[in-house]
Amino acid sequence: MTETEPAPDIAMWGASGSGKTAFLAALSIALNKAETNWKLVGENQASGVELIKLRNRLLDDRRFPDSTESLTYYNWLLIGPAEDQRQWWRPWRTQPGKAPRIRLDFLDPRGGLFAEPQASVDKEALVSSLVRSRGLIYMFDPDRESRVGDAFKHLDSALNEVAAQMLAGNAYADGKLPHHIAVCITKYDDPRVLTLADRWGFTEPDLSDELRIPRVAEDRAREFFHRLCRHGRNHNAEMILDLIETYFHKDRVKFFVTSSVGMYIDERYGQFDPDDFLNVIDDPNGGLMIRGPVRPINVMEPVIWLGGMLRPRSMRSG
Ligand SMILES: Nc1nc2c(ncn2[C@@H]2O[C@H](COP(=O)(O)OP(=O)(O)O)[C@@H](O)[C@H]2O)c(=O)[nH]1
Ligand SMILES: [Mg+2]
Repeated sequence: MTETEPAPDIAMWGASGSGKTAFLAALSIALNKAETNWKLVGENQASGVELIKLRNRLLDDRRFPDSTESLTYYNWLLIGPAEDQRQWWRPWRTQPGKAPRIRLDFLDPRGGLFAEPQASVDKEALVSSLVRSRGLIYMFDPDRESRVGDAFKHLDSALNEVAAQMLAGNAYADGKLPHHIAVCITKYDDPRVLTLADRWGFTEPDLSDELRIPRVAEDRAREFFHRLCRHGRNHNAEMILDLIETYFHKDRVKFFVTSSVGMYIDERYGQFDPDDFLNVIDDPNGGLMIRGPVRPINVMEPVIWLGGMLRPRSMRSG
């Protein structure tokens, strides 16, 4: 990435193994399924090819993308439906407006990048992408947090570097970073996550969903996130929410409970079965495989939310 390239609108980060690549693979599947008229395309040929590869991996091979060995860049464009525009001097006539375009700059860093104390080219590229964007997707993997417990360290060092670059001058007099941030709890389909949501009373049946997949209400996602952090292995994790709300404007933070692959539904039964919902199972040939159709949960929602928040800027630059 060079300084002459246009600034991204949205950048993504999270610890290694938190589900970033799988989320990206699921994004275009989710957009297709929802018939939202939003589409995702590669901004250059390599990114376009990669997009199709990632999607086919989930859909056809029924496997997760390989873990990222080196820093991978994806430059994608999310193109929305054009809204008709009226002219004030001829309000009875509409003409097609410009379609919103949101630049997604996804840097998928190799594992443990931020845990490394020394500066590196990769770290610099990631920080630069965070600094130059105005929307962030932050991936938090509750399962990893309960085992490894490094989310705080990861987030703290990334935010410190971003803040050092952005807040040192006078551009942001209120002392907060200007971004909107979608905090995504990943792997909701994983029984270790779903069971906690259930046990703590966060799930409720979604009557508008014919599959009756239990969901966490939007306005309770923040509280669920907080509980998960407190449940983590590392006591510092308790401070993650404080850290986020110290660095960002509280009204620019939104929490999402997400799953890239969703729950398994037995077609004969036709509804969520609490005794049989695992969509990720052991592959007899080794590794993991995806058992049934991919049904992303809250994968496009954070991206479209961010897109809506950033829209005036995207329209200007697009
Ligand atoms: N159950 C479940 N597992 C997931 C999901 N997304 C990712 N995983 C698991 O987490 C692993 C790491 O995901 P990946 O997307 O490569 O993480 P990244 O390092 O952040 O890019 C995958 O290989 C899967 O085993 C999900 O939505 N549900
Ligand atoms: Mg990855």
